[in-house]
Amino acid sequence: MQKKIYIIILLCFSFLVNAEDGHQLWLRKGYLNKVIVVCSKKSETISIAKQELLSNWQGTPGATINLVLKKDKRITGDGFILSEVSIRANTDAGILYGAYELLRQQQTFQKTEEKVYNPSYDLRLLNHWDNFNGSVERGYAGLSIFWRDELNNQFVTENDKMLWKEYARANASIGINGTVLNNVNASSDILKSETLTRVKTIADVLRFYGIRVYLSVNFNSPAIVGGLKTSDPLDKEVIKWWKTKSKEIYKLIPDFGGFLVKASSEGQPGPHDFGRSHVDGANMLADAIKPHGGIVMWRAFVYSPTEDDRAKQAYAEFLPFDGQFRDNVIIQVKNGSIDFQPREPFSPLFGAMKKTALMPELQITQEYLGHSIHLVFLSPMWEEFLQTDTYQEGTGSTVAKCTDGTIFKQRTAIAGVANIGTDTNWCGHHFAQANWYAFGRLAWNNQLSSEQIADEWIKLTFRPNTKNNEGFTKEWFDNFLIPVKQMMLDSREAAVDYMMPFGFHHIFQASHHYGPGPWWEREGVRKDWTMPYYHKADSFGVGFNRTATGSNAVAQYHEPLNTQYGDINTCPEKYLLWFHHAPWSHKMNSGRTLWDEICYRYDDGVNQVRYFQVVWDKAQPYVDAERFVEVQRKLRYQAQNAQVWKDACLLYFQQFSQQPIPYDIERPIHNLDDIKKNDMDRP
Ligand code: BDP
Repeated sequence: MQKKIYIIILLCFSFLVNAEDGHQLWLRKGYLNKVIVVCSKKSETISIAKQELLSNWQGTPGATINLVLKKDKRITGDGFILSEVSIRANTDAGILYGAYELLRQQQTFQKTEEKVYNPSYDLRLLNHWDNFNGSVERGYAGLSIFWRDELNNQFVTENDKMLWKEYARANASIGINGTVLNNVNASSDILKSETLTRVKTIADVLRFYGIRVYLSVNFNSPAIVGGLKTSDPLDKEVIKWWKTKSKEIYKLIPDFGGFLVKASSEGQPGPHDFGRSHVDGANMLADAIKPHGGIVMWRAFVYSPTEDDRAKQAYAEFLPFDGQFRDNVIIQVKNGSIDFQPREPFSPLFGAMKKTALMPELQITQEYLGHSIHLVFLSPMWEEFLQTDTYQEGTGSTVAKCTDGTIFKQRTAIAGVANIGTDTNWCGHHFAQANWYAFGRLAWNNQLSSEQIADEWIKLTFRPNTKNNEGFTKEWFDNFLIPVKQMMLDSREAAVDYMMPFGFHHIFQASHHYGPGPWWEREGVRKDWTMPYYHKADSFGVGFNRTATGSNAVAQYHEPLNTQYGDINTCPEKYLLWFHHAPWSHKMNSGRTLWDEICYRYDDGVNQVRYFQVVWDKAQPYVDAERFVEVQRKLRYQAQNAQVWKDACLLYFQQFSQQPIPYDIERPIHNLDDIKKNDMDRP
């Protein structure tokens, strides 16, 4: 009997040691040393910082570390100064961020040198597209961590609180300081008093990790929730309603961050419904929330089913309002001018509005990048976007500098649409965690390279079990870190190659945006929701003419971009079909014709994923069994999917090009009509 119990205990123990379900993210316990932490100030946030240092210290055994809260002119916002013996900050959150940075340096075996760390953006926010029934729009990692169904939203369990705490800790460890708790397609229920009680409970958990909560609001709430006759932003009763509602919120949550609004967009109500403008709507809300210190993030994701090119519309609609918004309004602009495609040129609003604060909106959830099935590291895409020159104030006016206060002194913020859900590993795919991590790191420092971010993340997430604090071995570096990092860095370009190279965009199956659907159109559906609208293939060629002879979207960019993008011979090939309707015979840089090059590029994409499988299989000795197998299975699906993408796009566009697929490329293995019929199976 005793022996039996002993075996059970042993089994449980070995299960605990080996269990690698990914829930710990990049926050893993390693070899632990003793440390003395000294701080004269007390607060909940400081105690968290202290505790983190005490329970994760891998620096010099027995060292003393001072946490110093004292105004220092070198520090801005929640920044900090780090040295081997102290963390100095102006705010409690700064101390906490300093603690996480110090631990990160220890865990990745970097030497800590005295240095100032200031955040690039004041507000570093996640946007959850979570609905009240617990579902998550474009969520691929289970259900919402914040909401259940209507009945259960009234109850908060200890497990909920535990999960929110873990979530807060993960965010704080990468500098995220705000979260929008609900979908931009907002239910007006969010502003009901009973819902606000739950919001308060969430805020109470997140607060001590330096995280403020924000809510997406429905512009029609005064009518729907408040029972008013209208939601006209200039109506006195409506103005009063928003003021009273703001007061109610701040009474419950004194550090509430503010509102995010999707208005007059994709069927959501907005000021246009009442004959008013974006300025009228945003400023009214801004005035209501201003006395409490809140902000309004007003989205520029607007386009109507007009004859005008969708890519031009946000710019056309918002630019005339430059300088008219209140100082607590920030216009939230998606990185590209269409919609989070695998590759888009940056939205020309960056570099155009000079008197209005703009915040970039990135999408961490992989709506258009293979959901949580494909391994796609998004940091290179965001780095490309942030480092692109807008030429707003001459050379060097990168998107990063236009938005982080370098060029214009303004409120600064950045948002990422979260990829988080109730899945044990939070993000559905172990490597999708790297995208959450990368977003936080870039929001903190928009000059970091994807290489550095991937390097850190791998070291933290797949750290080998060392018995002492010796560091990583050369073998581990050569056989695991380097190839896996390269795979991550190549993965976004690979996805572009097998999905939509050379500026192709929005050729997905409608609605789920997972597999290919360049053929998709329906009678009665608005044209800009069908795929031929975006590729315009015909017997002459393919691509959307956005030059002066077409929609002239190029004119929204400053020179020299306008000329460069507008000329088929100087337009970067990665944007060719975004800006040009190019003939199939167009000579590409390689000397091949456009048609041939498209074929080779899709084929390259497939081959790259096949190669990722090899990289991962070779990594087996260095990864725990659970995570190894889960990633391996997903790479198999990804390879199958990449093949479907290639076959679908080549066979479909071949109907227009009327040319053979070069004979040294592997033949398609699917028939187009089968793909069309089956849609691409989602595992
Ligand atoms: C698109 C999504 C849609 C969102 C919309 C938005 O397909 O689900 O509601 O963007 O950002 O990417 O509002």
